[in-house]
Amino acid sequence: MKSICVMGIGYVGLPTAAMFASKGHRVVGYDVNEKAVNALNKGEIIIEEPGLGALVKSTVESGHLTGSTVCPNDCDVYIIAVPTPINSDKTADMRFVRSATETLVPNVRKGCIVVLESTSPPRTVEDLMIPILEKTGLKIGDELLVAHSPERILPGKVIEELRTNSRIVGGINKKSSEEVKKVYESIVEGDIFLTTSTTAEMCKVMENTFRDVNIALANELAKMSEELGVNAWEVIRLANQHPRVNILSPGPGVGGHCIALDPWFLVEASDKAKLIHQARLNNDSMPGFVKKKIEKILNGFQNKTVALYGVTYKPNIDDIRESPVMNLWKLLKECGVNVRVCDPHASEKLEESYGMYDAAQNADIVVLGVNHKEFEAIDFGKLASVMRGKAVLDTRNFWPEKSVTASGLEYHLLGKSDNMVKWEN
Ligand code: SAJ
Repeated sequence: MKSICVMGIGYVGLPTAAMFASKGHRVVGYDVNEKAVNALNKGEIIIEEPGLGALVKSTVESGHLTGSTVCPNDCDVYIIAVPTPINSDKTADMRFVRSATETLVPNVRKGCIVVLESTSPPRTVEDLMIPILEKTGLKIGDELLVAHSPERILPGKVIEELRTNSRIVGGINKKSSEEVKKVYESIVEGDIFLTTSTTAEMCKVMENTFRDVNIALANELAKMSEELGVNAWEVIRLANQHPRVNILSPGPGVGGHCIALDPWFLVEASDKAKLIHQARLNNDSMPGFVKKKIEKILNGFQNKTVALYGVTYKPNIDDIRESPVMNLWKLLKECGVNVRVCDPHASEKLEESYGMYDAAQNADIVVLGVNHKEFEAIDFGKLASVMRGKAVLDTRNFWPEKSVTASGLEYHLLGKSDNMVKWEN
């Protein structure tokens, strides 16, 4: 069993720490955020993630997992899982990786392993971390082993994916890759593939970029469909019958701390990333597109009230980071619209929110921003009875048209033209 320090106990670091601890390793979750460390030491979590609470509680109670605001100097393995945000000019903000690496210098010794898990621009290990780690005086790749092993867990399914996903380990040399593989073998049931650190960095960023570009294509289809008199969702359903086609789903934009940010690392790194850049812009344009659609449905925004259902970046989680629906909310407010938000998952993180039917009180339109499971059972008759207007806009193709219209409400769908030719029954 090893002693492991996980640096950064957020969305990635905490589940990783708890998973290692559950396998009998001694794990310290190190973070500068006192609130997160105090919660950890009480066996509590401050984020919503299925199964995480129970895992943290049991590993803290068993004494395998502790939190600390001081970096320990007696661990065998140091895993960096700090945020890698982007600056307002869309360049990578590597402050946290840099400071975590600097923190390591006085704390590592001969035989230690350092793993970067944070998604980072290609060449981060080689160009940013190694020059700092050289200050230890240790022989890098021999006395101090270094690798990038990107996390690939899907928020909402973190515990399951940590265990079952395959993993890439990109070492700065063969020895680093092989030793880091041994560390992850204790928690990963999937295959572990070895490569170089820069290839591993590129793989991770390209995985999220692949998804971003494909969602951008779906969003472009939605925009075109509204112009050309078709329903994008029907096009997707039919086109996806082709054995080699898999168009993703349009929506109000791409959010979260990964897919909406990582492609910018490539835009910054290379002027060849033209398609990637355009895809980012397409996805970022979606809140504005939805805003215009609402304005058109309402015939202008004057004295209007919009009830917005779901503002997190995706369903059934409480994460509002980079959420496109939060941007939509802001855009509507800037137009003087009165916005009443309902989000059963994020309510504690919002400045103002309402209950399921209270949000629709006197609303001119109900907009579904995120398809949380709670909204599936919504009673449209009850909604209609408290609304002032009649319009419903679904941006996720979640609410059945028939249930909406049966309550006397008007149904609108993102990506579906309001002037479609209707077949006679
Ligand atoms: N979205 C769409 N249409 C779709 C699919 C998603 O608009 O068809 C939107 C969602 O609404 C959401 C955003 O994209 O706003 C991203 O959601 P997601 O569920 O696709 O992905 P994330 O950001 O939660 O997690 C991703 C995952 N990467 C890939 O699937 C390639 C995960 O495996 C990574 O570990 C994670 O990023 C990360 O940490 O990098």
